[in-house]
Amino acid sequence: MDFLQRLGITEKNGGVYTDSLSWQGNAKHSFTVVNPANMAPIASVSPANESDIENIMVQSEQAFTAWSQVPAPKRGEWVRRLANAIREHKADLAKLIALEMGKIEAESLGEVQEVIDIADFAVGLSRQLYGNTMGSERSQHRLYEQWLPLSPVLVITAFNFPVAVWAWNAMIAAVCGNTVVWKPSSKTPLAAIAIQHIVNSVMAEAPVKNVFSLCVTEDQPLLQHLVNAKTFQLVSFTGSTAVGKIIAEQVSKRLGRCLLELGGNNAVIVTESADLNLAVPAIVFGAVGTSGQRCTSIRRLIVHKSQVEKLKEKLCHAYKQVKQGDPLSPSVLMGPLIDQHAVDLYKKTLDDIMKLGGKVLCGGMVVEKKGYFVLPTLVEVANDFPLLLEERFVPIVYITTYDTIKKAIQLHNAVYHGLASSIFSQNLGEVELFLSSQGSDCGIANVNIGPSGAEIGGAFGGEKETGGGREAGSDAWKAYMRRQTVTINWGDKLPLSQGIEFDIH
Ligand code: UN1
Repeated sequence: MDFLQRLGITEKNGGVYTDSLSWQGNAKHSFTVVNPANMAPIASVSPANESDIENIMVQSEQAFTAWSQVPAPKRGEWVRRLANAIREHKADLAKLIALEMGKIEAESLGEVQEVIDIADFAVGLSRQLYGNTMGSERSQHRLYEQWLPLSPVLVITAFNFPVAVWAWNAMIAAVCGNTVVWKPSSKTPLAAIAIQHIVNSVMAEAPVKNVFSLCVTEDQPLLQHLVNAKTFQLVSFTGSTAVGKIIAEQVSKRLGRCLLELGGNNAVIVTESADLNLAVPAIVFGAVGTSGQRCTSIRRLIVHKSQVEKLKEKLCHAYKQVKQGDPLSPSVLMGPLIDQHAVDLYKKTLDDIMKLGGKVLCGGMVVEKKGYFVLPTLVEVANDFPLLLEERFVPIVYITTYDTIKKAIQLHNAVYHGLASSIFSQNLGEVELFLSSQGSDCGIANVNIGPSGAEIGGAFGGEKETGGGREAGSDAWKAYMRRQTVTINWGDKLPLSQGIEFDIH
């Protein structure tokens, strides 16, 4: 395939890339990446070994010393060049993401667009890393704060967004003066390798080498070594809550910082006054998009009793029109799941639904063809259905009903996660209640749009078991810098703060 060649993906690829090292890796343990839509092999990857990882950490640390001294707007200039190079490769990268991960090409293009957008955002930010100035309580004193580069940053990303989540972290971290070591999911290493090739071609001319590096490994001791390394004052992790808890514990033990972007159990409240012409397409996109494998995917629909029959009918009708198949085919709206584990989880969830008395309204079947295809599924359940509390990364959505808005919000918030939420309503009081302190407890709250598909300009992340981190826009950059409070005495007296007199002559 031509686009693979243009992206530098060959039959055999290394698991380690820095801009001064083409590739290395442990060929003995190489693994094959397959296309989830037809199980055909795409390429093999040799994962990083111990010495690769040591080298990467040393190089990243050395690069930090130099990169952190490059003026921030100049760092921004390199990020601008990266954005331009990624623009040139947008179509090819999207094809590779679709091939390797299985999301449809339109969504893959959207993902690469997120990379470009966050890079553009970071370029502007490179001139806006503002600190505050405060009035000092002492005369002839100046009090202000400044933001300084932090350290090399370890960025661990998940398979569902093979490149965008790296970019949210890496583009911002880089303008903040940090270097970045990327550990992508080994389910989607090829997109990461393709990005690293582009990065390397741009950064070959940069004044500092090894600002961005990549290591692919799933070796547990090696991963632990990375996570425990004091080199990384910040570890950014996107993935499951279970793994996030382990990483948080390890990083906290050494008093490092974590930026966690874990799961979601996202719900949509469809009220009595909801406009179903808005709600139905939004729900279908949020539930079926990326085959239900976004952390922002819809898991639950909390529907006013007066709307439920109409909504069920419209959704089942819409679900039947969702064409499944090759993610690279333009008419397809839903690709496969990522792998057999995901299909097994889907099957297990259907079994659990049967046992627990849920009513499957549509879907509910593995598709009998080569590739990890399953039907998107809607299930009607009672308010106390146990699976409402669980995030499972498969395209199964539960519908449950309510009769008062207070009850809807109580059901909405009664889960462990707190990532994305949405309400469909034309009633101002209901909308404002949903957005008040008594409303949605999530990091993202949307009105008359679905919970997934957040723009990069806002801070992205959530509360409770979603981990509390914020990435991408707004002031999320502050997580990647160290704050220093500065007091300067420019007078010839030494007044102490709080008016303390401490007389020595
Ligand atoms: C994720 O699934 O980890 O809001 C990120 C969205 C995307 C990002 C999802 N912009 O759905």
